[in-house]
Amino acid sequence: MFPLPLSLQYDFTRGSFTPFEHYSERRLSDLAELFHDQEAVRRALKRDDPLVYDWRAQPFQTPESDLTFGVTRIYPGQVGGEYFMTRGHFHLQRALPEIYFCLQGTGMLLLESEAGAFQAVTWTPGTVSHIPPHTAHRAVNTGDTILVFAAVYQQSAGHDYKTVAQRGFAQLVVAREGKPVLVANPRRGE
Ligand code: M6P
Ligand code: ZN
Repeated sequence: MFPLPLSLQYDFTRGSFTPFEHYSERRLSDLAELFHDQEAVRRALKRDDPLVYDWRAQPFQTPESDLTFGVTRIYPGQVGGEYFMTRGHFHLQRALPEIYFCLQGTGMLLLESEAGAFQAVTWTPGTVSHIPPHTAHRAVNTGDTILVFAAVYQQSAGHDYKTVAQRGFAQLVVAREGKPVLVANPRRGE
């Protein structure tokens, strides 16, 4: 009668769930061009190619809808003082929003409209953030433990990675004396 599965089971200890249809990993080499300090990226990649984040997703597909539940785990780490983060994206269908829910760890959500209105939201476990339509979004792990967050979105929203790859976000999240601070993205001034 109903398409399956109707429910899935989240594991609070592992930060994962079953069943899931999609699983992907992003290593430093996949994300190299996103970090500001390219020399630091090259030095880090000579040593190894750490896992920066992974995510699972389960679309709840029906003939009329495709609401999707995902969980992303960002590992603790920095390159050139910049914290590990997701690639970040706009939705191809710009009008479709998303919900992010911080489950574990500490971090920041970066939001930026197409017109360049920028906002950073501090995350602790329990923070729920709405990503409005027409807004690029990136999560950053500013802690020294894993950052886990859930996402709810329509699969048909799609991912536009190109815009973020070209211009980045208005501000970078960097470590200063062990604490996260926001600094203007020098690439924007070029
Ligand atoms: C969340 C959702 C996914 C996204 C994933 C990783 O789970 O927003 O749609 O793919 O995070 O983020 P990104 O695609 O920006 O690398
Ligand atoms: Zn999204």
